[in-house]
Amino acid sequence: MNAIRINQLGYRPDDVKKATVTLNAKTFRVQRSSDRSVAYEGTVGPALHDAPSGETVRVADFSALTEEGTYMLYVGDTPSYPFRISDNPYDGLRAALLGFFHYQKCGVDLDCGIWSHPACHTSLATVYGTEIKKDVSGGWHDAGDYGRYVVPAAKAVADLLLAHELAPKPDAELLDAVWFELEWMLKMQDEETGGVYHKVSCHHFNALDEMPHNERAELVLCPVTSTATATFAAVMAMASRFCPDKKERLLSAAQNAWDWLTANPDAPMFKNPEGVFTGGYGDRSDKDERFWAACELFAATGGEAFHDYIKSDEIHTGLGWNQVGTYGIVAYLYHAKDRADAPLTARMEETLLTVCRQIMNPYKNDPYGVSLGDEYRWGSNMTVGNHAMTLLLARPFTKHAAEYTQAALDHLHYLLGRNPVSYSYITGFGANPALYPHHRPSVAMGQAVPGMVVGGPNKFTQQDPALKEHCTGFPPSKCYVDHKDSYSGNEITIYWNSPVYFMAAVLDI
Ligand code: G3I
Ligand code: 9MR
Ligand code: ZN
Repeated sequence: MNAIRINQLGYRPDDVKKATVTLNAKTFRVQRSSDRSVAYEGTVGPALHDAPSGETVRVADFSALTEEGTYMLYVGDTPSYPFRISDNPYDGLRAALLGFFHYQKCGVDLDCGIWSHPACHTSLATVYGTEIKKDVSGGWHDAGDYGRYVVPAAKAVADLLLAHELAPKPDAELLDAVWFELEWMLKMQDEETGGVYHKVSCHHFNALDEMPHNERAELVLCPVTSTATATFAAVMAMASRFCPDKKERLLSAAQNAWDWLTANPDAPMFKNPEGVFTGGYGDRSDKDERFWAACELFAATGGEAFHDYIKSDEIHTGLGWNQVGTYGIVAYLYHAKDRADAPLTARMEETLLTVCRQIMNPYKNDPYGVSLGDEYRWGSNMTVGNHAMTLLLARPFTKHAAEYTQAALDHLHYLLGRNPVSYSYITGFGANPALYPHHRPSVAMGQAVPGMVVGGPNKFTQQDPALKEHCTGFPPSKCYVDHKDSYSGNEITIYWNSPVYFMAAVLDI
């Protein structure tokens, strides 16, 4: 089954439908699962060398098959995983991608099936290097671990809010879900200075099979950083558009954070202080984070000081947790409106479309319909989601909008099984989904929480023990093992789910 790579959920009747196969054959058949009758026969495309997987592959296009049903694609005697052609083959996916954020809740009694647990991490946190205690309860656990880190939280929040804004049919529960995180982020701000603490966690990661409420070690609040403060300012300003009743509070939090940034132009980048060993989320530069904050604050307030800052800066790009410039571009292009500077607007559009071309070029030549080239590293599935998101965000500014939509959909097909390892990278969805994510509640209960996007292939196989053991020497896009110990390939995070939720919501599936 691994030889035929296909979206394991399936395709809508009018969508382009393509599988990628490693078998050497001229023809393929699509057979109905019910009686094995042949619904479609076609010719396999030419042999292509796929550098990231090191394999020779061929594409089987069965877009012409529009009849609803459950099928398997055959090349000779080899079948694919079953899939559907239906108006809604992705039923439940979008809800699960969003529902996942509920499972990640910290500090409250959680009622969620076998993963239910009493409130966790409710003790006061100690400000690092002091005796000072602070209440920073709430928010989402970042990932497979129970740390809560401001910088990646900001990315997750931004993706969800943008999804809400741009989805043809937004999800009613989204704003409440996001508010849970924003409330926690507000607690992470130091009232006196406006600076934002980088993260709260225990000193060490706990055991992989420990449920949240059983992690009782001391909570440490790590020092204020400019990256946390800037991304905080950005999302608070952004959120003020969505929460009219909380607008003043959110904008004043954002302004105080900005004041801290202005007073600390050369703040050092974060490194774990002595004795703390949890996620770092350090950075090489905070310029893109400051740029994003200025763009959001300008969009929200029209304040000229923010505009001056943006005009004097270069234009930054990125939708990752450490490169966030594209969020700033989007804020400016979508929301600065009549206050925007025309030449700067033109340069921002051009920058955004340049990024899109850099995504579309590898995509067009890729037999799996993804755009990673050979950039398969820790969290590669986030990059897949971010690329799709970038294209979807750029649609109002290009004549290639339809191609961008198709490319985004192809990125979803990749995540759901049309990839070199034939896994669905979303737990609980597809015939061959990841079953053993590096996620403590899933390990503790012996069953994966559904709707989680795993990290994906990572060519730097020495970065975790399971990948090192199982994939050393593999080509980049095949460096994936569905093993609980593979944290660099099989962990899950709030900011890997969020761009994929964005894709689902904006593609309206
Ligand atoms: O950006 C550089 C690039 O310039 C360089 O050439 C390349 C060579 O390795 O590395 C790139 O840096 C990568 C970095 O992420 C930025 O993308 C590193 O390789 C890669 O190891 C690093 O991975 C991060 C990982 O933490 C280790 O720091 C992941 O992005 C990040 O998602 C992950 O986050 C962890 C948290 O610390 C703890 N909680 C779970 C979470 C997910 O695993
Ligand atoms: O579980 C941790 C995961 O969330 C992190 O992404 C990863 C890398 O920082 O570290 C994991 O924790 C492991 C630790 O680094 C080394 N000892 C084993 C831990 C997993 O049980
Ligand atoms: Zn918790």
